[in-house]
Amino acid sequence: MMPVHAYIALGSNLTDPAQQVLRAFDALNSLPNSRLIARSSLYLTAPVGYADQPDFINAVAHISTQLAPHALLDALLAIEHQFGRERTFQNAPRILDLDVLLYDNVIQHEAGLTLPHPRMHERAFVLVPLAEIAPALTIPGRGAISVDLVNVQNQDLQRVADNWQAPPRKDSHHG
Ligand code: PH2
Ligand code: MG
Ligand code: MG
Repeated sequence: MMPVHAYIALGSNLTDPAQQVLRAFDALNSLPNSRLIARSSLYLTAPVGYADQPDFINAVAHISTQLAPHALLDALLAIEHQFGRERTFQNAPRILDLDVLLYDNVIQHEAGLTLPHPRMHERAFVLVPLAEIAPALTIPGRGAISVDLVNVQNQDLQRVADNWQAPPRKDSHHG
């Protein structure tokens, strides 16, 4: 098949999150019949959903790929596993999360893979890095990313350098 463009969300909040995300960009570039076209900056973001966990490092990657949507998803889950991800409960802290945001202009509702990602438009930790590398993007079935972006301005997020490190924990048990 011809290569198609896809956007992948990356997130980590365990075990040196910035390093996990940077290594994950390399892993994406090494996917079969795929290459990394662009990557966003790293962003330090407050947890959305389940709040009692460390802040996240989030980013977005633009790839071209000849993998079909479900093959791409399976390859991303394999990378998460290779990075040591353990699945406990929904929205739990994780070493690496890789989500397909957009696959070409595909709109589909399938078990395990809804496209575009069903919650991407309400999450600053996705939209801000995505808009950094694709400011004129149209989200299939929704419209201009700039419109969704203004509705998430209240969410807590900041751009950080690639060498960002988590501050030392201050609680008494971990000194
Ligand atoms: N991922 C979630 C739920 N909440 N919050 C932030 N800040 N970053 C994430 O990547 C994230 C989240 C589900 O995958
Ligand atoms: Mg996710
Ligand atoms: Mg996921």
